[in-house]
Amino acid sequence: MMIGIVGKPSCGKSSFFKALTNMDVKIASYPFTTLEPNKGVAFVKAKCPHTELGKKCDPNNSDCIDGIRLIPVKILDVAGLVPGAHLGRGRGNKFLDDLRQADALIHIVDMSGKTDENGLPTDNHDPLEDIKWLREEIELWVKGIIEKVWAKSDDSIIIKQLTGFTPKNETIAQCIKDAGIDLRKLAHLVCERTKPMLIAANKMDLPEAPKNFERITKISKDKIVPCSAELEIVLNLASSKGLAKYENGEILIYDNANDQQRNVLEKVREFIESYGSTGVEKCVENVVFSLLNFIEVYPVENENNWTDSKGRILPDVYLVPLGTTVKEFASMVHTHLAKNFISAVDARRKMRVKEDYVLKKGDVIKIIAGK
Ligand SMILES: Nc1nc2c(ncn2[C@@H]2O[C@H](COP(=O)(O)OP(=O)(O)OP(=O)(O)O)[C@@H](O)[C@H]2O)c(=O)[nH]1
Ligand SMILES: [Mg+2]
Repeated sequence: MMIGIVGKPSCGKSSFFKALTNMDVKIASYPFTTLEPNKGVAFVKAKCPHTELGKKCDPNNSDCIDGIRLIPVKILDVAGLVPGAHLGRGRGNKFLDDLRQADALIHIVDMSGKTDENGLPTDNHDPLEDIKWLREEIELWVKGIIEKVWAKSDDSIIIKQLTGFTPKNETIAQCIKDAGIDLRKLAHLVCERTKPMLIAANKMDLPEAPKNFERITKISKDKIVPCSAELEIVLNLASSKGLAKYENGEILIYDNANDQQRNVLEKVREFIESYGSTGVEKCVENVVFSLLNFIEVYPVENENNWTDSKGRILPDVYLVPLGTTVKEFASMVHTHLAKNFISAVDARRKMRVKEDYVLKKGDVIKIIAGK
């Protein structure tokens, strides 16, 4: 699973990336601070089934803290996009190619209106404009990719041209069918179906932002999550320095914080009281579990102990699209399992299931395959 972070220069992409991944990347108020993409890992949370088993798990591809499984999601932070990027404006469209593999995009929008479409300081810029042109820019990039082979008018060539956009060729085939001879519409459908986008209304800590947010959420049909990457960074830093603790939606400020630190942390507290959180993690949770509708599933080899061949309890967790069958899941775990698939066992109910069994959130599954 990979999520791409997009947006105009200086909207806060790298700040958002740093807040999520705790990686120390370059952040500055001038445009095109980021040139080479930053790659990192964030985590989405789910209740770990080991709590039902009464035995501690041995995570391999993830982590588990206090009964909560932390499931890794790759995050990609790229250079800022400007209007005309698909024609090579700004830093060109070379980095757009890095977004090919993304399962979804988070569009970071500077909700304060204090930067223009090129990321330069201004007043009263309308963030709604950014939401519109950025989507268009991404679609025109995809249109440019298809255009190179469009004259050949062969579906299989177009599908090949869009390799990496989605693991499912059928998705592209359906887009081609639905778009007919309309190339622009095809680009739109490919984006809509392979690059769903969540809007992160960033810089909500600035006084100008809430008014824009209220206006835009009323008229936009996008999923928009209010957030402040900056305050999330402050909170992470304060936690790592032992100045504060964030737990169950509450901030506990310790006595060793000085007055200045206390003031900033009070600002974070106020923000969290208004919006429920800093919104950064919520964006990723929303993408994975709502926008993409993925569920987490645990493959095991022993249906009684929920262990793998090495005796590790619930070692791995996979994020799969809702609607995935157990046979499809087998192919995600190992091609051998899919090729020699016999049946599977729902390890929670200790019941055999057939290949067309549709997986549920939190399923623990043993796949039975021939040699
Ligand atoms: N007040 C406030 N400022 C923010 C927030 N997020 C980012 N900023 C500031 O916005 C400026 C740009 O932040 P970056 O994270 O470098 O933005 P970017 O989108 O990665 O920019 P480029 O790499 O140049 O495209 C910096 O001065 C940040 O401190 C936020 O949530 N609130
Ligand atoms: Mg950046």
